[in-house]
Amino acid sequence: MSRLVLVLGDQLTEEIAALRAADPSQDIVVMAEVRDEASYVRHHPKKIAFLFASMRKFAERLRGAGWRVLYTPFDDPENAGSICGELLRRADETGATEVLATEPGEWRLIETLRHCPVPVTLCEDDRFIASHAEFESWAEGRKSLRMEYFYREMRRKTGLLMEGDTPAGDKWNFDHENRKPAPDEIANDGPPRFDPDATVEEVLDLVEREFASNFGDVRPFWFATDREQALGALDHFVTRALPCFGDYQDAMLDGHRFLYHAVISPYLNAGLLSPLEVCWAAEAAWRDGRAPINAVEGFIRQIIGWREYVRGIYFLEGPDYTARNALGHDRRLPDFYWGARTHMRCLAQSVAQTREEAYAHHIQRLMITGNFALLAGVDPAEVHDWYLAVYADAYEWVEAPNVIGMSQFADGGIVASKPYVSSGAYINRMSDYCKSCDYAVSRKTGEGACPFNLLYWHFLDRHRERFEGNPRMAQMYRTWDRMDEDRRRTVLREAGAFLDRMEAGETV
Ligand code: FAD
Ligand code: DLZ
Ligand code: SF4
Repeated sequence: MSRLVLVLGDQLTEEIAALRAADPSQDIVVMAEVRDEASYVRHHPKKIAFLFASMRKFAERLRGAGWRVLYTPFDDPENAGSICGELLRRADETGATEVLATEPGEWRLIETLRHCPVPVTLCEDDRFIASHAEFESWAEGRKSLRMEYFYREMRRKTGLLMEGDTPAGDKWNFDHENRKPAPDEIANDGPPRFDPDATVEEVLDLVEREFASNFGDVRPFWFATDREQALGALDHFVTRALPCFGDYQDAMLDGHRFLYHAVISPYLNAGLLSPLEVCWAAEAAWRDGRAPINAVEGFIRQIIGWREYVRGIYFLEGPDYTARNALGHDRRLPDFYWGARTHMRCLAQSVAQTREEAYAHHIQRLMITGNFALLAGVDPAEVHDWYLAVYADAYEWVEAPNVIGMSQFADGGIVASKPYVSSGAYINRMSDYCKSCDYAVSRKTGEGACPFNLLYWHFLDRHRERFEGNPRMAQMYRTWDRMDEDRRRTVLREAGAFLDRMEAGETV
């Protein structure tokens, strides 16, 4: 009796556990573009197009490798509209009575599969370096779950940048050499841009028709949509950008959306690239003298450190993680996150880039859109929905710990030891946004004062009870307390007035 083998849109590799456990001579692969998955948040059209095109090409690849694949396009009149609906329909059609699947990256879909009318066997998704059990045993009994210590375990486990038992270059972390402010000149022209082929064009037309009202531009479309192209993107990064990756990791420039970032997260998360092959390529560049250790260590840390760590947190913390709101924030997400006008250049630029590319790099996500939402006290559930929708690499396992935990401190400090908040001074140091902003970053109060300068103190003041005992924040509170009483009152009044104007829908 044949079984159905479910392959989800972010499981596009022949190495996926369910395919490894199946038999191509008997079992039947099921892939489906379904409304439920395409609309649980209002995904960016580029994200949907990337996944549908990559799914279609992967289905062809599997057929070429001898698999029987039942593929349901989005506009198929028979499309049941959900993953379980499609499994049921295909089970009726083929007589199959069981399904093999690889564990999805969201609790929502795991629950759905557990309750699917056709029995589903879930295989653990072993595309990651740490299994659930390994992460749980690392976390067991620890007072705090700091990424740095987990990362060292992953270095030992993988042998990446290790010389026997010692880290290459005698240090685990080279961050003090990284994070320089934005340079005047950028020698990298961004990721390679792949011209849409016939499969991609067909999907772009479909997405234009079906998701016209979603935030984001579907064209021009340039993402890689198959493994060969994704490998090309990786090679392009290693050759052209990796050598400067560390130096300018935290920089932001108006005219340079990608700087020296890899722009490979959509490919890694969808299965077109594997985390280890990406790290091996970076390590080889260091060993051959093509990239310095600070860049390569910083890059590898993002993948075997942060990426693995956030996944561990998501599954350790359970399905209620996305509902956490430790700071009790309840403001609506301002309309300028969806493209409405704002005078704040840093936000306008980050959102415009997000609309056009379905991509923003880490510091834009953390220190511009994330920082503002946290300072302004936006409901973290709304912030979470926004990030899950607008980035081509967003799936809950990776997005939620970054947003709920790292960016919004809504998990109460599991991921971050202190909130990532800053005034305009940090943004000015790391970017050139302030030069063309309607606000003045140098102004702390009064006409034209940078809103980040006002909201920063407003945030610290309203959360004083929670944070003043945090040693990493003591200096901030000392600075606030040293300001004279009048000045503090003015800052709080002006911050409150700014928030009121924003809430009333004025362009701020
Ligand atoms: P690079 O800067 O070149 O880094 C290389 C790789 O390291 C990335 O491709 C990614 O796979 C990995 N990486 C780096 N930082 C992280 C991190 N914090 N968590 C997990 N992986 C990391 N990443 C996602 O993949 N999906 C998301 O939905 C997502 N949401 C985020 C939300 C917020 C608020 C923040 C602060 C970060 C988020 N990140 C997310 C992490 C990071 O911003 C992106 O992985 C990165 O910007 C992707 O671009 P890149 O490939 O050019 O990355
Ligand atoms: C994100 C997404 C979208 C937009 N569409 C589909 C789809 O039509 N079919 C599918 O199999 N997967 C899709 N996905 C990816 C799933 O939502 C993803 O597998 C889960 O969120 C778990 O990570
Ligand atoms: Fe952003 Fe303030 Fe700089 Fe304007 S002045 S770009 S609002 S940090």
